[in-house]
Parts: sequence; C-alpha cells; structure tokens
Amino acid sequence: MTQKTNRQIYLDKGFVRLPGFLEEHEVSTCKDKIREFIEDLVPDLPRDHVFYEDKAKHSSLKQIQQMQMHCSWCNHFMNDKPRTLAEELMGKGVVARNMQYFNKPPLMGRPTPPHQDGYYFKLQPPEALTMWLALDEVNEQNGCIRYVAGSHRDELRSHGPTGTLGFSQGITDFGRPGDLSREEVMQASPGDLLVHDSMTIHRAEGNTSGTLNRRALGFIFYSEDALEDKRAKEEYRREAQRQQQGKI
Ligand SMILES: O=C(O)CCC(=O)C(=O)O
Repeated sequence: MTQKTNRQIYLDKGFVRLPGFLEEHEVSTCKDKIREFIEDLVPDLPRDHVFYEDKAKHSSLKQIQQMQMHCSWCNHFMNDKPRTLAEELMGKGVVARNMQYFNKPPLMGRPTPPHQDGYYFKLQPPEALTMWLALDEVNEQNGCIRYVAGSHRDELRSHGPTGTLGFSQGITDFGRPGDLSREEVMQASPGDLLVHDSMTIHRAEGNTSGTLNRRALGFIFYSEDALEDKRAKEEYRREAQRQQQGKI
C-alpha cells in the first residue's frame, strides 16, 4: 500500500502533522530569537500586537502578532521552509500574512475557544492555512491543540464573543454531534509542526501543568487567489478593538 503524502492527508482531514519539521539546533535558534524579540522589541510594539493574560505581569505574555513586520530574521524564517511547505500543501502560490508567537504560561494560560480561522480572515475564496510549530513539549496538561477532523468540509459556523484576548470570537454552538467525536488531540514535541486549513475547527485547553510553558510559533499564509472582504474585516477589527478595551 502506498503511503499518503502530507498534501493528501491535509486535504483529506483538514490538518496534517509533520514531526521533526525543525531540527533541535533550529528550535534552539528560534527560542534565542524569540527571547531577543521579547526583550528588545516587545516594549515598543503597537498595543494590539502584544497580548498578556494579565497586562500588569510581563511573565503572562501570551501572544505576539505580525512578528515578520518587526524583525528581519522572522521575515526570512517565515518565507523559507514554512512558505515552501504552504505552497506544496495548497498547490499554488501563497502570501505570507502573519507570524505569531503563542504561549500558555503555567497556570495562567487560558483555553483557546473553538474557532475557525476563516471566520477572522474574511477571505473569498476562503483559501488559507495556519502552521503551528511547537517549541516545548505540548500535551494535555499544558494545552495541546485539538482538531475536528474533516470539519474543513463543513460550513463556516456561527461565531460570537468569547471574552478571550487574542481569540475574541468562538463557535457559539460547539459540541454539536460530530464535533467532539471527530476531535483529535495533537500532542507535540519541540520542532513538530501542525498545519490546518482555515476552515478546520480547533481549540485548546488551558495550561494546568503548574510548571511547563507551552510556547509555539504560528505562520499564516493566504492563497494568492484569496481576496479579503475589506468591509467585513474592518467591522471585525472595530468589534475586536471594542472587546479589547482595558485589556491591552
Ligand atoms: O495556540 C493556540 O492555542 C491556538 C492557535 C490557533 O488557534 C491558531 O494558530 O489558529
């Protein structure tokens, strides 16, 4: 029997795991660069590019957005191996849109509500993917990603406010038949890469581990054919800004 290619798995399930996408020394470089980014650049970033669980505590840093805009190493890194893979999985040219840092700090990291990235992206056609690169051991205690297999073929679900900074919108009726029964728990080791279609439903629990960080890098690519609905995007931006008031 011939093995399925990564592209076949991605198209079939709406996500694919690539164990060991980065070697140990590359993960170590990423961690060094992120440390430098946090020390040198975060203090001067726009407020809506950095989110904390508690803005009074620097140790509660949970998300950085648009890293490729602020750091040439990040821009180069995203446009190297991740971009090549995005083109392979989509089977067409892509546009690099966002490099992100995610952490769920021990005991403070809150759950990621169930959502479809496509709800945030507002694309026509809805062709985009997100990569999620583990930098720590990630398991059920510190909040691994959970995908609903095959959900990329279903409709865009109804989303509403979650109160969660960085993931302001979540699926309002998550838990419908087929949601939890199709869910796959994606434990990961440093250097492992997960990739999901922008329509794939995913979520994560909070970090209850007490000691372990749950650091990851995200890379968002749109297909070269996908056009943003500017008006819908602007409406969403205003709504997100309203919800973030006092939290960032
Ligand atoms: O890191 C997480 O918990 C969620 C990441 C996510 O939702 C995404 O990359 O689309």
